Amino acid sequence: MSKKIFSGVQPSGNLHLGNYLGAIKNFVELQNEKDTECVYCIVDLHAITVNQDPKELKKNIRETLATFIACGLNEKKSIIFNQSSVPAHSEGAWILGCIARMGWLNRMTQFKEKAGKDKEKASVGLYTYPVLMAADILLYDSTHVPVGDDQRQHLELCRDIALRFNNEFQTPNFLKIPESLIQKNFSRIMSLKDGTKKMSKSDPSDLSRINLTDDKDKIINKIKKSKTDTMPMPNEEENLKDRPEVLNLLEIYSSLSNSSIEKSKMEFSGKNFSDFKDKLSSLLVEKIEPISKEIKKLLNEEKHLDAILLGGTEKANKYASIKVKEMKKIIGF
Ligand code: AQP
Repeated sequence: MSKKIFSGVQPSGNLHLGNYLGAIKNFVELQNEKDTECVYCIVDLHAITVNQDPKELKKNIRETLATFIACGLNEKKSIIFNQSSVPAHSEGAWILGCIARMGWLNRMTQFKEKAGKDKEKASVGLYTYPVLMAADILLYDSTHVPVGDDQRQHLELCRDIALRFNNEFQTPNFLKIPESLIQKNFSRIMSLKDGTKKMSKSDPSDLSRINLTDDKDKIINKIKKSKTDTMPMPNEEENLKDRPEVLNLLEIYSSLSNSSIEKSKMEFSGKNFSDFKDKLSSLLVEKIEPISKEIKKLLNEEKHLDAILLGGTEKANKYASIKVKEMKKIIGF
């Protein structure tokens, strides 16, 4: 059976190593699989659930696209577009918002985390974010959605919404029930300054992350300054539960070298941290510097980037507008 993939990245700036290893690298692998159709969306409607500076947002949409292309996504193989340019996403989200129940949304842990203590001040959009995500996925009859662990709950909600719609209107299989695609043996990439916090675009410290636009010197400097501890490099048997920063650096090394954490532990067992950090920096420079150079080159080609988005928008619109039209017919409009 052929697979239909949908996934999105928010254009909220500072795309980093976590976004690459946790999402974009996998997008490229899926794009190159046989019998697989991929739709990759720059989810700008999701980005405005928190405040955005309009000029920055525009710049970040282009930068996210440049990052996709620099990492190996190809507009001839995948549909690549930005969400706000396809009106069916907003229309679909409204309709599905009338299917989802308050009780379901009240259980979403990401809203609780992102809204923080003062929930009353969070935007309504932040609260209904998972409904928009459901529309994104369901409009393309997606069969598989590559998601990080943090999005698993939202995907469950998307499945519940689709089932309820199909039951309520007695249209079995109209909305396809998507499966999650979770990367095997992959842990989240954590902050270089605190191994208990995920590497994140919004961390105020630039030293906490490797940006995909960082040059060689920045990468080397960030790894040099990354937090470790005073103990030697661990051996194969050591459990790294209480050494989250060391575990994170080893995970990054393993993920970039397509190796297992056990093998990486074995490779550096008994060595100095400086030896390990040197090797890790070289590997990061080898993998990330070409991406960073390509992003910078592409950012000077605004017309080319805009043409890619326009082409992707046309293709996405074709799919999504038909699906939303059918949805409207089913509900009696
Ligand atoms: N640290 C991470 N490790 C692995 N995967 C990660 N992703 C994000 N951070 C890590 C994955 O990247 C994809 C795109 O994420 P997003 O931009 O839609 O939103 P996010 O998860 O909220 O990303 P950030 O960097 O943490 O942004 P802020 O700071 O704005 O909250 C997703 O597949 C995500 O799992």
